[in-house]
Amino acid sequence: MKFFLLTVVVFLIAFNLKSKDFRVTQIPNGVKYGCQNCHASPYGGDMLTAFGAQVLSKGMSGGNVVWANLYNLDADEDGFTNGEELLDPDGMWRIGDANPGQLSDVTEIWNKESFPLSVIWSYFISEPNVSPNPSVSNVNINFDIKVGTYISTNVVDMNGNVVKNLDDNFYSDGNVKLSWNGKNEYGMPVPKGAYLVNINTGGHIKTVKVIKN
Ligand SMILES: [Ca+2]
Repeated sequence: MKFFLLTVVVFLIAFNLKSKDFRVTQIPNGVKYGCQNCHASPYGGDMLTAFGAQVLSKGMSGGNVVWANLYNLDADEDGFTNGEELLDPDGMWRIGDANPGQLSDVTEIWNKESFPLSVIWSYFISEPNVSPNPSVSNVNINFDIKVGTYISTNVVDMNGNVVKNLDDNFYSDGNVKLSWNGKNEYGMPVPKGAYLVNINTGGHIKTVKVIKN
């Protein structure tokens, strides 16, 4: 009898978990953290995270998650909306769509100490200006930063190989001006074609394509 009851309990738990798994696919990039988005335990259960509580109070209809009601809210109150954290800031994603952005950029929507670097990055470093582009000689690379930070800038070819390290330095706030003379690490002119300028700040890389003619 005990064995039978145990079997029933295990079956009920398993069924309960399985029945909610589909909700992970009802938010963009839900697959990264799975049940943890909403449940304090990775195995599901009644203890809800801040996002889970918000889904329950404002984002459920007929047992399904309604992302349209949630993307513009900020469950963990870290200053970034649920949509910004799950890489769908404008609430454009629909169930069945491909997940937006890169999974590595998705942050913990229930944790106010986890927020999107891409949004912070766009705040404290401007879009790089690269000119002239295309270029036959020197390419000038300018951008503004608002906080002191360590920046490493490389030119890479389209296979991802570093052609030339332009700069490794700590910068205070202000304007950063770099230039590339179209030569590699050995001082040899590179072949004509497309290259990428990678500006790396704390592991977040901003990429600008340049054409060498
Ligand atoms: Ca948030």
